[in-house]
Amino acid sequence: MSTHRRIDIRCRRAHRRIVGRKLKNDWSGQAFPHAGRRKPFIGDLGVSDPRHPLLSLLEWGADLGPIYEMRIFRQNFVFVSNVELAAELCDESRFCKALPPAITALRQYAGDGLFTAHNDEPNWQLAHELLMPAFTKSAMQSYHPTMLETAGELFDYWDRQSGPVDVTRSMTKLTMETLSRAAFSHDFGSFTTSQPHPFVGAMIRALETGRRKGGLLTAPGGRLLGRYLDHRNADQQAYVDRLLDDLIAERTGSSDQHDLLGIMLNVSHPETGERLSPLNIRYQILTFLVAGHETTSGALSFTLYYLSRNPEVLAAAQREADEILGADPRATPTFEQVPKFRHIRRCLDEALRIWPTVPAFARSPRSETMLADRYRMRPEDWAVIVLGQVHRDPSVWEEPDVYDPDRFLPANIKKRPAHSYKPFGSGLRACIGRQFAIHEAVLVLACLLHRYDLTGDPDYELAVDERLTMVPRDFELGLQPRKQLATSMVE
Ligand code: MNH
Repeated sequence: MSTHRRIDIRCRRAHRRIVGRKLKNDWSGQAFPHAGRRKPFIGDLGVSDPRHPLLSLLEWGADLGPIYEMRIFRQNFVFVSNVELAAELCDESRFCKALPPAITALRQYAGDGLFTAHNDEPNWQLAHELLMPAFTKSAMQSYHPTMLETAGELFDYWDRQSGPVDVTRSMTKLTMETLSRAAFSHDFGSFTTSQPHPFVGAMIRALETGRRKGGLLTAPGGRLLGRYLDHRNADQQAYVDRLLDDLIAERTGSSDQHDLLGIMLNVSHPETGERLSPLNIRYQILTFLVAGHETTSGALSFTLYYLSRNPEVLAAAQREADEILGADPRATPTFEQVPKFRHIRRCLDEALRIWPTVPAFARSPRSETMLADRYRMRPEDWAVIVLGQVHRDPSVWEEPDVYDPDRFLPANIKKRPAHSYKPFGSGLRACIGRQFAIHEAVLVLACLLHRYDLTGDPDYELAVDERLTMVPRDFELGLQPRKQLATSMVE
């Protein structure tokens, strides 16, 4: 080998070493406040609890100001915690969705499905245009009967049990069942067994693996460990993929369009005639299941927690349910009645303010720009909007830790700056399932409050579990069939 060539190889190796060591998401070398215990090499690894990264962030990030950072090995994370900076990042003309490592890691399961697609991937545009009509407010009309029926099954299931119910677990069964019925007409039998369907466990474990891998990639040996985790998880993932692929294959060739799967199999783009591929359809179904069930379940559970702690708010919610639904505790709302539960809707909004179940999302500039006129940001940089902090920014939210649904009275919403409340994300890549979640949650709350009185355990202290989303842990409620409805007193 010639000397020249040897030097060339050495240069390339050195170059790779240097480039490989570059800090990822380096913000042109700008530094931000950090937790103060940074160690060489591992960086801020010790400040974040790996099992509760976002919850622990609410603690260690509390006093660091509106923008701060965390460094783990070669990966830098920049966090934004006030309304002013979050609002700037939500300016869709200058910024767009970014995919931080934890979301990129999910691409292994959800590929270029809606949630994990890059902004410029053709399948995002295609799926967005094909599926938007299935998620409008009026499209909820077709899911309304399924939502009512599934809620009814949950109530019957509760009525067969004695003693308090585990709220998060019940709500997770409910939302999983509603979504799988609405998305692909599949009944997981959640209310005929006490254990969750194995599919649900396998799916959650597969995704957990993805999330853990996402945090590892820049650690020494991280890729190797990632491959080990994948190997250990291969059976679970294969099971999930197979179940979904079988469901898709069963329906291929049928022109039935009564659920999301039917729409995905049969609708082609009005201009280009393009359709989603079977693989992409599997990605979308998995995405809907994952993005749609735990998020809504957490929202319902937190709302019930706060209702159980605020008797006046609860009484007003029950009064509203009774006024609209009348004297029969088992009455159910029509599609048109659901938006009339305005107070109940505000109870939900306020729970999602204090505990946004999707706790954060990330944004990048479309081209090089200055954030707050001070911080240079290039398209490869991204900032994480920490919703738990933005939603409690004291310059916008008075007494931010107090649960007060009246904050969402129209007159009060108008007083706040734009983008101060973002539980469903922002812009083009905001939540496609927002109407679905709100319709389902309001309907379930109204029926539940109309049918039962709630008693929480006064000694319960709110504990939050961090999975892919945030949910209350071990929160139980006693449910007693209503005896005296508010309307029967009025009439
Ligand atoms: Mn949902 C995106 C929150 C219910 C399907 N969802 C998002 C984002 C947030 C979010 C925040 C944006 C993330 C980002 O910018 O990276 N979603 C929620 C919350 C609830 C919820 C708080 C319930 C409460 N989501 C649902 C339901 C479905 C769903 C129900 C499906 C039926 N969400 C999605 C999909 C996306 C998304 C799909 C990705 C949309 C896109 O990027 O085009």
